[in-house]
Amino acid sequence: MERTLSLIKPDGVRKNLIGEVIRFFEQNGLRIVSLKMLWLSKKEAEGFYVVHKDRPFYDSLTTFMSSGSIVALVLEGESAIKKNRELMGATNPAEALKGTIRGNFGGGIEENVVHGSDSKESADFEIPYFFSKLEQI
Ligand code: 3AN
Repeated sequence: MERTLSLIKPDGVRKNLIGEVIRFFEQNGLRIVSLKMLWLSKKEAEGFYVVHKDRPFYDSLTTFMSSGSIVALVLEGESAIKKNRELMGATNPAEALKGTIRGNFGGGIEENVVHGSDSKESADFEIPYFFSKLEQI
């Protein structure tokens, strides 16, 4: 069993997709072990995306990620990291397969509804960024 961090981004929350996204995870064999809704400050969004700090889109991405409420989840399942990435679809919704979250609902490369850890190392940084030990049931 493996765990991964998922975020429903501000665009996903604004589009009323919380239930849809959670149902999709559950229907595809990922179990929700932790869940919370929160609104990141710009500084907190910058800390979360620190691996992208030298990318040209860093400022815009962190402004967007602090523009509204998000939902943070820890998902568990067999190969949960890879499985979640498959369910999300490609980063750019224009390239994401239909039937994936981004393929169905993504508005653009930045407003792409969900985030998911891309490796075990990322998950090990990202899960405790949002959830204390006590909250990781
Ligand atoms: P993913 O979210 O698929 O792991 P990353 O880690 O390459 O993609 O990028 C993190 C986030 O940065 C993406 N979810 C997206 O919102 C944003 N992003 C990535 N590439 C671009 C880009 N070229 N222009 C604007 N935003 C981008």
